[in-house]
Amino acid sequence: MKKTLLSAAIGAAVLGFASAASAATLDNVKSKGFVQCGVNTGLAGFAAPDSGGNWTGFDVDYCRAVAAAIFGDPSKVKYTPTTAQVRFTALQSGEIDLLARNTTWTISRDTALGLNFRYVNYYDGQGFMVPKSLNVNSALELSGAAVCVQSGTTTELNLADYFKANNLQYNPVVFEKLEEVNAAYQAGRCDVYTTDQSGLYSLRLSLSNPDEHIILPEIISKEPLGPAVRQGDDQWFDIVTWAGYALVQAEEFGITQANVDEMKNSTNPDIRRFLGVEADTKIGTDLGLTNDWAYNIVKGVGNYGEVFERNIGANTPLKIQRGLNALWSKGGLQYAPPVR
Ligand SMILES: N[C@@H](CCC(=O)N[C@@H](CS)C(=O)NCC(=O)O)C(=O)O
Repeated sequence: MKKTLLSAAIGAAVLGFASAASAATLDNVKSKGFVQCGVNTGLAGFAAPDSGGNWTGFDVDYCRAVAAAIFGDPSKVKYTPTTAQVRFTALQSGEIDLLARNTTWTISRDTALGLNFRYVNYYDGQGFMVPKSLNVNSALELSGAAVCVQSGTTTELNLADYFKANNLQYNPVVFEKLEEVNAAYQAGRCDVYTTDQSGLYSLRLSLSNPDEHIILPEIISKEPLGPAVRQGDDQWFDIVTWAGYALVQAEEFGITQANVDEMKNSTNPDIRRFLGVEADTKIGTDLGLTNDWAYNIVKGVGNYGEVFERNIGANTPLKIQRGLNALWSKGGLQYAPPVR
């Protein structure tokens, strides 16, 4: 009996501490009325401002999904453009509430940098782009090449490892800013441009002559890209994570932006629970949100497949196939744990 009381007291103290610490970001976001989202400085299809200063893209839609979950309004976001180099400081210092930007989940970022990752919104890998005029068909033919690469990325180390492992020589041409890498490649200061394949698809379109460049077949690394938050705020981490899973689960259920209202009348208890209409559900309140948080995401932003197709899919200039980012039930890796 004594033991039970003692452990209950310890449990309550731990819980009290956890909830005090974890309430910070959500409370702060609610009181300021928007999510401050760190995005790319400009990667068409992923995050880029249009001529009117409105941000759009696959990563931007992630910020919008988090805002929809909290406020029922996807427009309650302010965007902070972050370079590869400054993105982690922006998050650590509290300048941004979350980082939604082609960022690879690695052990050092997850530990030494004090960040938390869980959901992967884009399974990617590093590739190479070369001018067709170079007449190269494989990365293994690149010995002696000058390779353009951006600092502060996983790209630099992968590049070094790949060339070392294959006993190839290369000259790294390293820049901090994306515009500098792009300009150097466009001007022919390097033979090769290396970064995540998704980035290459986007960057190729920004060249003056995209058709004159090819992306080589080799993928030399695993780049699981996903949103990151600071360590120490579990509730916020859960909200940011589950916003991504809600997008995926909605696609699996066949719930779209267009049919989400109709789906509220579904007789499937799983769907009803997901949309917050099943009696006694606590799927939102347990997160610190309302029970219609997932409904609000789909209503405001769509499901994962819709977000993908709208921004980067086969009918967009980027023409990216779902590949590894198809649902698990369709041969891909996108899999949401049960929303129940
Ligand atoms: N996924 C890699 C690379 C991400 C990355 O930052 N890529 C560059 C090249 S596509 C980029 O987005 N730069 C934009 C910028 O710094 O503004 C990482 O997390 O380090």
